[in-house]
Amino acid sequence: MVQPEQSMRPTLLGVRVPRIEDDRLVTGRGRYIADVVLPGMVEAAFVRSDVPHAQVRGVDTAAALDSPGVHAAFSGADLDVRAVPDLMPWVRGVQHYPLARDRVRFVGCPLAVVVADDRYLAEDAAELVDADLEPLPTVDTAEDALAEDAPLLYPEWGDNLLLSMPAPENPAVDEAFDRLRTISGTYTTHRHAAVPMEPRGVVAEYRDDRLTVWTSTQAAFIVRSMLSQVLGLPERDIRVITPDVGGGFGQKNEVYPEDYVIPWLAMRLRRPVRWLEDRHEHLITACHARDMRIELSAAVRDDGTIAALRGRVRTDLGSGEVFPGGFGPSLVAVGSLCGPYRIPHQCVAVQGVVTNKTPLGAYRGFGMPEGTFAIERLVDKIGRELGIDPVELRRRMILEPHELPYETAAGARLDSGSHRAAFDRAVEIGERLLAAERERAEPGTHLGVGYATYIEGVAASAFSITGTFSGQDSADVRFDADGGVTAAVGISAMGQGAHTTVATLVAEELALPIEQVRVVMGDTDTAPFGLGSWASRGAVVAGGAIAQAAEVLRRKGTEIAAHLLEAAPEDLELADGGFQVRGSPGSSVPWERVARVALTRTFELPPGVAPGLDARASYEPPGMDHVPRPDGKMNASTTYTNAAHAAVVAVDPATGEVQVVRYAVVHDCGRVINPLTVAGQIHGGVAQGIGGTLYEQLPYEDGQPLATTFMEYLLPTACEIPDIATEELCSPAPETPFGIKGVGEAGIIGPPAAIVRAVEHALEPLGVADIDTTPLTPSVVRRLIEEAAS
Ligand code: MCN
Repeated sequence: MVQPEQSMRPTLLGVRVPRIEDDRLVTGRGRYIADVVLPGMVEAAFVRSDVPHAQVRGVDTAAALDSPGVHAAFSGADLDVRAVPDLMPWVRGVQHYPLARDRVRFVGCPLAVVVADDRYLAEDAAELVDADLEPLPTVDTAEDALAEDAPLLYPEWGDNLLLSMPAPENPAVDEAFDRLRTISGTYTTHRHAAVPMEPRGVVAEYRDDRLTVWTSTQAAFIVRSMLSQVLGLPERDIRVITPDVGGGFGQKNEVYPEDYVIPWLAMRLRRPVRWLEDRHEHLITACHARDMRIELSAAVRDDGTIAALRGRVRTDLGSGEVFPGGFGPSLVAVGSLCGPYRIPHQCVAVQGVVTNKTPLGAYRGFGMPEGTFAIERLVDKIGRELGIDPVELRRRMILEPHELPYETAAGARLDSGSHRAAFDRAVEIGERLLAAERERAEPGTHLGVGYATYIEGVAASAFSITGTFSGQDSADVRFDADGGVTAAVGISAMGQGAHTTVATLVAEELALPIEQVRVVMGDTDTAPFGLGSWASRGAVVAGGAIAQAAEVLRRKGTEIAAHLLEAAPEDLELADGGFQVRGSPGSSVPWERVARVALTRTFELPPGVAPGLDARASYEPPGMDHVPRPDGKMNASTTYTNAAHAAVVAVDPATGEVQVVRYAVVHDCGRVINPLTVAGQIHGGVAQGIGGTLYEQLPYEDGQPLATTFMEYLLPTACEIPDIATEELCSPAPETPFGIKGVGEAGIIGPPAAIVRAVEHALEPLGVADIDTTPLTPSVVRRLIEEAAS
């Protein structure tokens, strides 16, 4: 087969194309779960445990059933569905009882569900459900959970360890620690969560022996697989539709109890059922994140560089009742610990511990902010202890271009990147921003600058983490007879601009205007199989599948066009909107004509060419290991993005208030598809990172969540987010289509490390050093100042 040459037409990649979805979304024409209204639909409200740990003696729904407008009320005794996912050997599977049957393990755990004419009636009736719970002792922290006499959440396990991976044996690490000075720290990233604008929600309908589920998810096909396993229906009889999703941020990549209960109700009641999560429910039941404590020691040479790392990642997983992501961040954090540094060896153990809190799960960054916080804080500490400027110390360790490809001590294969250049540029910008702030600051303001640099594994395989889903995705590209194209893909949209991405890539590959491409995604009946959007995989995997499908279409289009032009296929090139004889724009044929011949005027086809002009391709990114190697190393990602952040803060020592006054990110996501989207992704990630470092927290006392509304859970507003400067460097990934690396999580990884260092820098004159925990709320900052003074 002959491939048409690409003419020198201008590329769409790298062009600041306004996002095609935005007009609809910002003018109120989006369709979210709350907009899904079906004839005869009833609404559900959940009865949730207000006790953190208890034996369920019984749940009486009789009074609720007698309430006005109530159609049904069920408890765990009625809903004996379960599925234990297949997991890797070092992880214990937790059974899915969507409504608690024997035990509750966190406040918010669903105990019963009431279905009524509307949400108000359902909630009134839910209050009448009488749950007989025998309280059990509460396990508050990971450390308490590991105590010898700790109460057990899952008595059959014999301990509270859902995940336990010992550190791999590594004589080189032992040798380095025997020989060199050891510098250690323990770094804690506190519990907070994604908190998207739109909480979760599910609508389900069972009709004509088929289940249709509308749910606010990032991964429709994963939901379908899990529903099939839990409800016992074949996947072909389940349709999962993702309407517009008002933010997912990883949290909506998990499959939750409500995702099973609402479809089960629709099947049982034979009428459509809807549940919409309210903000209070969201804060106590949608998965929480971070809550990780990393003990890290470095074997340090005289020049401050690190010869080996030893450590233990310990995560408070809450009750563990979430799938698929709960324990994943603990493993990903291990891969982040050596950063973009020349650290030859590392040896890290991992523990995921269950406690009586909301299950921990995915949140943008997925372990990378936590790992980056630990290594960056430790590097700062080494610098301080050895009297080496932390910027200079980083320069001594950061990978230089000639060292690539490089395999990190954790097993990441870095085949491209601009680690040194990104860091140098971030420092240049950071120093300039600090100097400018100093000039205009009121006397007495404490200003500081902090830097963080990291690598980010993108387009990862979940298989290596959960043992269930690998990393492939598909695209189905179909011409209509008028030359328009419909591209259906397995990735999902939740605000990151996926429609624009797909349209741009298809238009680029077929030399069509973007407007001629319609994009379909988020519906298991109309999109080809794919795993959705997470791990900053969308651009890479959709790009790979689209590139392959487009190649098939170009080949067939070339044959048809050559026949119509009475030219040799090898003399054709792809030109704007169609094909032309190389160098002769006058001898051309548009896709419109090619498509019409392929679909309706088939008598014009060249001999032997079949009708039709569509192609489906599936793409599995190369390069990732699906299981750890014998040495414990693991490369779960296709490619690695890198970035460096600079934060400038102003601290008021009297109140402890920290303000991030300037922020800059120099990042490298390979070839950029759309600079506008990339900047938006970074801005959003940095904003979330600022929130997670300074404001947002989910504290508990005796198993009771203390932040259950936005009165206690402080999200940053536009007033707290400074001007964020972004600069792009470009090291195309050799192994991905178009040289793309992902960017969706880049903004959120750097802020904890950069901001905490900046605060430390600002408060150095007051003797504050070695800040090892987040969040830096005013009271924490005041305490640090007082401790330094005493
Ligand atoms: N992009 C680009 N050039 C590149 C790489 C990406 O222009 N070289 C663009 C893409 O075209 C896409 C966006 O950047 O529009 C993000 O692409 P990618 O990094 O592939 O990430 P995904 O599409 O897989 O999105 C998931 C990622 C993750 S893991 C989370 S969490 C996240 C995120 O993106 N959640 C988001 N960004 C989000 N943005 C919004 N608004 N809402 C969320 O819930």
